[in-house]
Amino acid sequence: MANIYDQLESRILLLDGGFGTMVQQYGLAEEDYRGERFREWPSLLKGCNDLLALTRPEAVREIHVKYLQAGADIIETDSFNANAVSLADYGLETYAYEISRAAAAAARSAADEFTARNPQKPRFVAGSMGPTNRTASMSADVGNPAAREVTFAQLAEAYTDQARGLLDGGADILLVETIFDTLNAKAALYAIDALAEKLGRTIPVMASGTLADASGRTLSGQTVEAFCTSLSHARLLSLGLNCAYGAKQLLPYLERLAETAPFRISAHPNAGLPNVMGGYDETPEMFAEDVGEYMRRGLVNIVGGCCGTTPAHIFELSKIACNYAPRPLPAPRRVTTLSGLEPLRIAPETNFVNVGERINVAGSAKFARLIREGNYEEALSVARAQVDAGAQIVDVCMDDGMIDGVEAMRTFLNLMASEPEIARVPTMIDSSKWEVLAAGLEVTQGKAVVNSISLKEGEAEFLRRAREIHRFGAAAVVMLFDERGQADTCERKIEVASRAYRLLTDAGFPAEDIIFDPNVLAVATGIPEHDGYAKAFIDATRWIKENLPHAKVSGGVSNLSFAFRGNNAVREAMHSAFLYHAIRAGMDMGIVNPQLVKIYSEIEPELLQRVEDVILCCRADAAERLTEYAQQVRATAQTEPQAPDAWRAGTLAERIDYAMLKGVADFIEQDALEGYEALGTPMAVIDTLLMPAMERVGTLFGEGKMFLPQVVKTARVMKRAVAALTPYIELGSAQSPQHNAGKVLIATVKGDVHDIGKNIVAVVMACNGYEIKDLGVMVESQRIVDEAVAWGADCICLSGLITPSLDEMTHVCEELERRALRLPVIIGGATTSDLHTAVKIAPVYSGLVIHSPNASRNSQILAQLLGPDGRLYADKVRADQQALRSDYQRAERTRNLIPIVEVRKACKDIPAHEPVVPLHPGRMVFPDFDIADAEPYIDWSF
Ligand code: THG
Repeated sequence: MANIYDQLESRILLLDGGFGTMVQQYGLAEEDYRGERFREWPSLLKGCNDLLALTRPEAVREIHVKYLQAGADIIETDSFNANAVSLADYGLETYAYEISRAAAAAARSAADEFTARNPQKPRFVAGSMGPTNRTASMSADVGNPAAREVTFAQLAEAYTDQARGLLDGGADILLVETIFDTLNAKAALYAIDALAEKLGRTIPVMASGTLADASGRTLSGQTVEAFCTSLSHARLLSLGLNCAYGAKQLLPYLERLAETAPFRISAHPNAGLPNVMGGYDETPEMFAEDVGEYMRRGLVNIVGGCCGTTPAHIFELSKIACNYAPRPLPAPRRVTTLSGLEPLRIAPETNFVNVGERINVAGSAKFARLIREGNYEEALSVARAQVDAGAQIVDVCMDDGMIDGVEAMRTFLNLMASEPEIARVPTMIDSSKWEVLAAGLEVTQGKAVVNSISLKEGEAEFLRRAREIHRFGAAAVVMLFDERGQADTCERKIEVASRAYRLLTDAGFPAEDIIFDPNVLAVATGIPEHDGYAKAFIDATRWIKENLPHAKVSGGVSNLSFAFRGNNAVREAMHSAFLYHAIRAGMDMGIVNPQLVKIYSEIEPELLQRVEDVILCCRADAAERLTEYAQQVRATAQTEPQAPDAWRAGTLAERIDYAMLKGVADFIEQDALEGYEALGTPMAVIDTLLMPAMERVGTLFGEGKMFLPQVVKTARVMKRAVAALTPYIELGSAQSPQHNAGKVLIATVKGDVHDIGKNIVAVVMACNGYEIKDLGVMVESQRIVDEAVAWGADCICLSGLITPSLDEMTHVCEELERRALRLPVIIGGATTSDLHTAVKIAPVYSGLVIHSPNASRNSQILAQLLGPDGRLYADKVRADQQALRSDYQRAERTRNLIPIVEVRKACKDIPAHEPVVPLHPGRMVFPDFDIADAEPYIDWSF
C-alpha cells in the first residue's frame, strides 16, 4: 500500500471539507437517524451525525465519494463525536467503538475504490477524533474552579475505544482535531501511543487545534506556540489549525505555527467567518485564493476545509495545490522548551531560568500551614507572588506526612490553571512519590517538568517512569542518585549522569527533555566531608554541559545554605555567589526564591571572599571563617539595626540609581519630580538619570550578575518614574504650537512585551505635534501593516527589547514589501542597532528603514523625514546604510581569519619559516582589527 510519508515528500496533500453541511443537504429526519435499529431508542437522535455510519452508511459513503471526486487525498471519517464522552448526550456511549469502526469502514471502501481507479493518486482515510464536549483543564462550575467535568483517565479510555474502532475499520491515520483544550488532546495522544505500543505498530497521527475567536489562543488559553510545545512530544505526522476562523484570518496564526512546529503543517479553515445567520459565505474561489496564500508562502503540507466548505471548495484547491511545493520538514531544534499558557525556551540566550521554590509544603512553613488549613486562596497568592517576582517556572511540592499529596497536587494545580497570571508559566511537579507526579501530569495542559526521577530504584523502574513522563509530554529532572545512593563527588555525579543519559536516549527519551540535578548539598556544616559539595556540583555541571549534548542542568539552590538558617544575609550571599559560578559553568535553571535573589556585585567584599572560599573550597578553614563572620553580622544586625532608608541620604542621582538597581519603587515618583524641578525638563530626567541607571542594570544582566526577577523589578520602577513625568511631557506639548505634523503608528512587535521605551517615544512624539496610534505590545506583523494602511499612517515605529524582536521587525518589513507599500519605518529598542538595521532589515524593504538610537531622537528623525528635505534625508540614510553593509560584508569575509602573528604567538614552537596550521578553529578575529592589513591572514574556518 502507498505510504503517506512518501506522498507528503513530494506534494501538498488535500484533505476533504465539512461533513455537517453535506449531511444537511440530505434533509434527514428523526426516523432517518434512527433507522431500524434505533427505532425504539428513548432519546431524540436527530443531529447525531456519527450515528449515520450505522443507520445511513450509504449516505456517508456518498459524501466521501463526492470529496474523492473533488480530488481529496485524505478523507475524514464521520466519527468526530464517536467517543463515549460525547455520545453520552444521546445515551449512546456504549456504541462508540462500533460507530467508529463503521465510519472508518465506509470511508475505507470509498477510498479504495478511487485508489484502484488511479493508483498514481492513492487515497487515505483519517479517523476523525474530535475534542469531545467536555474540557479537562477548565471548570464548568464558576463557584468551584478546582472542579472538572471530565478527567484525563476518562478521556484516555474513551479515546482508546474510538481509536481501536477507527483502526479496526481501516483508518490509515488518526486525526485528533478541533482541539480547544490541549489537555483533552494530550489524553488522546496518550491513549493512541499506549495503543500503538500494545498493537506493536506505529500509528500516523495528525493533530489540529482551533483558536477561540477573539484572543488568538485556544479556548483553554494557550498561545499557538504553547499549544505546539505541549504536543511536541508526540511523533506527529502533522500539526495544524482548523475551524474557528476563515482562511484569511487564520494566516497569521498558521505562520506562527510554521515558525515553531517541528512537524509538517496542516490547515483546514472554515469558509470564512460565520455570517449573522451562522452560515458561511466564502465561495470556493475566495477560499482557494486565501488557502493558496498559505501554499504560496510555503507554510503547509496538508490543506482542506472545515465548517461551510463543500466538494466545490476542495475542487478549487485541487486545481492549484499541484503548483506549490510542500513545506520542507525543518531540522529538529533540540531546544528545551516548556509551556504553560505561554512557551518558555531554555536556551543559552535565556541566561538563567528561575524556578520559584516557595510553593512547597516542605520548603515553606507558611505554605504548609495554608495547605493543611485548606486555605487554597491564600496558598495561590504565594504562587502569584513567585511569578510576580520573576519566577519563570513554579515548583509545586505537596510532600508532607500530614497531607494527601495526590489530592492536594491535583486540587492546587487545577486552581493554578484558572489563574492566567500563574498559569502563564510552566509547572515543575515536585514529589518523591510517583502517584503524586502522575496526578500532577494528568491535570496539566502545558509541557511540565517532572521533579524528579532517578536510578535509585534501578534501571527498569527509571525507564518505566521516563516512558510514562514522555507519553504525558513532560520533561524530567533526573537527580544524580543511583542504587548506591546520592552522588556526592564530581566523579560519582559524572558516572550517574552519563549512565542515566545513555539509558534515556537509547530508549528514545529526547535529550533536550533531560534536566540533570547534580544535587546541591549543604556546605559549611562543620563536617569536613561536606566542604567539596558546592565545587563538585559546579565541576559536574561543566562536565555535563560539555559532554551530554542538549541536556540541561538545574539544582535546588537554597539547600546550599541550610547551615545558616535564620541568617538571610549570609544565605542570600551564598546563593548569589554560588549561582554566579554555577551559571558560568553552564547551569541553566535553578529552584530559588526569586523574591530574594541578590546581586552578585553587591555582596559586601569581605563576605563575598569568605563565601567564595567556601563554595570553591579554597581553604581548610573556609567554613569556620564564614561561620565566624555570620555571627558577627548577626551581632551587628542586632545591636545597631541599619535604618532601611539610609540610602535616602544620597544625592538624587545616587538615589535613583539605587532605586532602579534594587527595584525599590517607594520613592521613585518623588525623586523623578525632584529631578524635573532640578533639570527643568522631563526628558532631561529620563535621558540623564533614568536611562543611565536602566543601562547599568542591562549591563549587569548581560554579565550574568543580575537575574530576570531583578530586571523585572527595575522595569516596574522605571515605569512608575515615567508615569510620574508624563503629565509634564504632555504639558510641554500643549504649549508647543504645531499640530498635525504627521500620523505615526507605533507598536512593540510580536514576541515582545516591553513597552517602557515605546511609551516614552510615543509621548515625546505626541509632544512634538505628531498624532500617535499605539497598538501596544506583542503585535502581529500583519496587524501592524493592516492598521497602518487603514489609518493612513505616515510612518511606522517598531519597538522591541529582546533579540528575537529583531527578526520580527524584519518580518514586518517583509510584509510591507509584499504589499508593495513604501511607508517609512523607524526601528528602536535596546537590542536594535544601526548595523543590524542596515544589514538585516533595510534590504528586505524598498521603503526607508531608519534606526533610532534613543527615545528623544524619533522626533528629530520624523521632522527630517516628513519635512521639505525628506528626500535628501532618505538618500543620506540609504547611503550610510550601504556603507555599513559594505564594511560588514568585508568583515564577514575575513571573519574566520586570524592575524598570522597572533597564531605565531599562540604556537610558539613553530619555526618562523614553517606554514602555520590553525589549531583552534572557531576563534574570532579581534574586533578592532584593520581590514587594510588583512594580507597576512590565514583561513581559520577550515
Ligand atoms: N532539587 C530538586 N528539587 C528540589 C530540591 C532540589 N525540591 C525541593 C528543594 N530542593 C528546593 N526547594 C526549597 C524550598 C525552600 C527551601 C529550600 C529549598 C528553604 N526554605 C526555608 C528553610 O528551610 O530555611 C524555609 C523558610 C520558611 O519556612 O519560610 O530554604 O535540590 N530537583
